[in-house]
Amino acid sequence: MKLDHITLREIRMPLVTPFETSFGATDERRILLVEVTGEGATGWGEVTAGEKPFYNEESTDIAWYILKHFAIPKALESPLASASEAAGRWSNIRGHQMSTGGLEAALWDWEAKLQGRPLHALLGGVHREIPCGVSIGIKPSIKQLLETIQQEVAAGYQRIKIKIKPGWDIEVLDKVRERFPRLKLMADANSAYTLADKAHLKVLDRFYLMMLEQPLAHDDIIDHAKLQQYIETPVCLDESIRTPRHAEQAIEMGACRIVNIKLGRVGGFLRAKQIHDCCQAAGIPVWCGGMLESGIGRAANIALSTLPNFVLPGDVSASKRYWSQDVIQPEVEVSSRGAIAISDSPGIGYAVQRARIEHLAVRKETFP
Ligand code: OSB
Ligand code: MG
Repeated sequence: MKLDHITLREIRMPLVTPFETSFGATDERRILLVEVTGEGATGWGEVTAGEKPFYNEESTDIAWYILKHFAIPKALESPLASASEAAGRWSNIRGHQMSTGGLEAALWDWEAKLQGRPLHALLGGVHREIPCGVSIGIKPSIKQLLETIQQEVAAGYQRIKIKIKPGWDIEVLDKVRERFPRLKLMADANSAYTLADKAHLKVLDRFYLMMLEQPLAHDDIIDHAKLQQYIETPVCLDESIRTPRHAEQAIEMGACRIVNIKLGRVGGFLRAKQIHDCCQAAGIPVWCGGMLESGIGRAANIALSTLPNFVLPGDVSASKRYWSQDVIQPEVEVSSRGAIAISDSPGIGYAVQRARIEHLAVRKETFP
């Protein structure tokens, strides 16, 4: 597989509704898209880094730098036998998984398109539709949160995740449970607590959540293992799992009973599959997380979610929850039963709207 060019673009897209987590709020995304071309086909990938280095150390601007100076030159150095070889090419880059993962994902889309096959087939996917949940940010009031949950339940979503932080947790969950006693519900703290809060977090057991996502530090495994011993609610790790080794070690230590796999956070499809396989072997279910992606990243998440051990509803939801107009056609739609049907079109399975992307682009550079 010989590449001709790689093009980086930054697009700006305002969110339909601002999204707030324990580490801050976002109202406009600055998204890097990677386009790879060669042998008459084109592949697309999305860098899932945030605008600011608050979820992890990566950011839109840093990703551009890492791609331009380190990862793209490696990809262009010589032909690739397959996309599964790509991650090994830049294994000397420490961290920056979201940056390199956007390029890696574009190479998988390209390979699938060269073979005229859907990406989910190339990955070894089995599911024909994927169950969907939604992630609901911190709201200005409990009343607004309850209204949003009501809307998403009415739309058919199979589980609701709410963001929590100190001061927006027990009272909020109490009200949500009072109103929705049978809802499949979970909470995500994005590292807002420490082990000193363990008694406080144990109170959450009373809400019989499906799981508590990333309560403790973004780089911690050991304290999560101590917390999991102490609480009944299953702990799910997000931020802490950046490599297959982290997944192995977290499982060995009993730091979680569920893993959130994000394609970007772990550096692309090869690593995501390795983490998937390691969790499957250990009997740990996984689900696909989201990073407020455009349609390109969303389509990649859908393909990833077809792997067999993606058995819990993910944070992959309809385009219209995020964007007035997405960059793919058709847009991602969710059925009234809260599922996304898998497309069998080649590659990521959705047509990329190049004209719209050019319109949204604020910078662009083609290599070589
Ligand atoms: O922790 O899962 C997270 C969004 C931005 C940063 C981190 C997270 C999230 C989400 C939103 O929960 C998921 C989505 O709807 O894309
Ligand atoms: Mg999370």
